Amino acid sequence: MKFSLLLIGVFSLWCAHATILTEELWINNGVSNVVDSPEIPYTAFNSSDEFETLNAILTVNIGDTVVFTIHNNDSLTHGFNIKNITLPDGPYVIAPGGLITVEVPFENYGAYIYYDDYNYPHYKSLGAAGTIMVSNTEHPVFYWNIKEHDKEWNVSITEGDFMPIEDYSPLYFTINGLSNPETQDDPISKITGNVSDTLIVCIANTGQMTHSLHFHGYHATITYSSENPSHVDREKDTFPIQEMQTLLVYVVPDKTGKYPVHDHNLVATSGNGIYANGMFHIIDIVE
Ligand SMILES: [Cu+2]
Repeated sequence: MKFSLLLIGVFSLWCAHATILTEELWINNGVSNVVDSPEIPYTAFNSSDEFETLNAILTVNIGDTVVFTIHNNDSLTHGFNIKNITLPDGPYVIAPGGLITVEVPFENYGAYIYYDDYNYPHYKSLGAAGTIMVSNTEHPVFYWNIKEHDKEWNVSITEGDFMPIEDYSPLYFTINGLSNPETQDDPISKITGNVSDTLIVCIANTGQMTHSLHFHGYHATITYSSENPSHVDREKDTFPIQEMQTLLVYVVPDKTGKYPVHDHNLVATSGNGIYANGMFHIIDIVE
């Protein structure tokens, strides 16, 4: 008797917390002008029909269901998929000017990548890949959507010519579409807080290269790894992350200070060969 009451209690608690959310996204076309205005053809999932290089960041609680409406605001056909989640009735193809709706339950803690899977990986490499954080955390979360960009590769994609991966030679490296020093003004990715806070960093590698983020000054602890669940609870200062993988780490700063955090694949701390651009940030911890 007591057990069944407990079960009912747990079930109604669960029902009270599971929410159906709606999320409307537009696939927009534009250019990226990082570092030295290279005019790189770019596509992104944005939360309005206005183009920006930052793909929309979605946050949901564990157990929530999201009803997505995805508009294709581009002249190319695009797709929609979520890495490590099986979508009902997929694959989803969205004609130019068209839209789709898809309902997705998010049952497990973690970070997920939604992306354009049409002509994969070419259309995704135009930029169309963003992050979904599934968590009930109350702590501050900083988002790092890391990508590289090869202008020649992107231009040929928009012309319908798909170069082989051996010819992929990116010169620009971004966090949330930005390159250092612009990253310093991005409150979404700039890790700031107080000593003893718990600061969560949600990292998604939506590019096509392996990156490896090195934290100076502080160690971080893995709470989620899309590819290597056995890495959870590892505390360290360098975090390799392969293409289309996600990581959740937390930092509890033990001291005040400003310390760099950057890609240890040092080419990614440049932009068109110029140092220090690219995937470089400064953690800023105060008392
Ligand atoms: Cu370093």
